[in-house]
Amino acid sequence: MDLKGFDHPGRPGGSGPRSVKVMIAGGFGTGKTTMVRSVSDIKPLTTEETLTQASADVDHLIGVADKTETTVSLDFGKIGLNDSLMLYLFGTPGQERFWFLWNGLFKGALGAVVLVDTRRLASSFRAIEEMERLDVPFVIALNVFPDSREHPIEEIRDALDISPHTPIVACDARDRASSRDVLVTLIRHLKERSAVALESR
Ligand SMILES: Nc1nc2c(ncn2[C@@H]2O[C@H](COP(=O)(O)OP(=O)(O)O)[C@@H](O)[C@H]2O)c(=O)[nH]1
Ligand SMILES: [Mg+2]
Repeated sequence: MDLKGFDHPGRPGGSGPRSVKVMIAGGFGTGKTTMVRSVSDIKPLTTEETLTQASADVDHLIGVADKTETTVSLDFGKIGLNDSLMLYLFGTPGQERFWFLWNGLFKGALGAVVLVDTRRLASSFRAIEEMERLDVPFVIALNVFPDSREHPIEEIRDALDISPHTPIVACDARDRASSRDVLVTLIRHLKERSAVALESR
């Protein structure tokens, strides 16, 4: 697929790959850490301490004002989708109700993956609500576990009360190709949204 025309300021001057910040959200145990780990091109960072050391060039993407003291770990990874598009992945910390404490965590995020475990749909309700409140476009990734039952997508859309425009895809968060497909779906969704927004101007 052609992602080259993706309209994001990225790096000033337009040289090098565009950097896109993507949140990986979802309820506890839905596979956020697993997805960041499986898909990342770099050895993913899971603690704030290592994050501070290794992310000098992406500090502006993180947007967290004071990262020196924290007791919450954050998953961070990075994947080049093609020569011109680099995604920086930020797993959201647990306990969505405390996200407001992470001022700036979502700053500059162009989109999000909300992971859902269909055996426990409700665990991701809060994450979906927060994305809607923060106005971050998202796709739903159904992380399939061995004993997950197969549900028609539209049934899940109803149960989660998700707009018909929001993509819902199944994935295996442990699998790199599958997780990458979810990210490609998200980028496509963002492109479609920006195309629609441009048309309606
Ligand atoms: N079978 C299966 N297990 C998974 C999958 N994704 C995550 N897990 C397991 O589910 C547990 C919770 O995953 P984790 O990534 O820590 O969830 P998080 O709380 O959202 O970060 C871990 O023990 C994972 O190994 C999956 O796609 N299939
Ligand atoms: Mg985790």
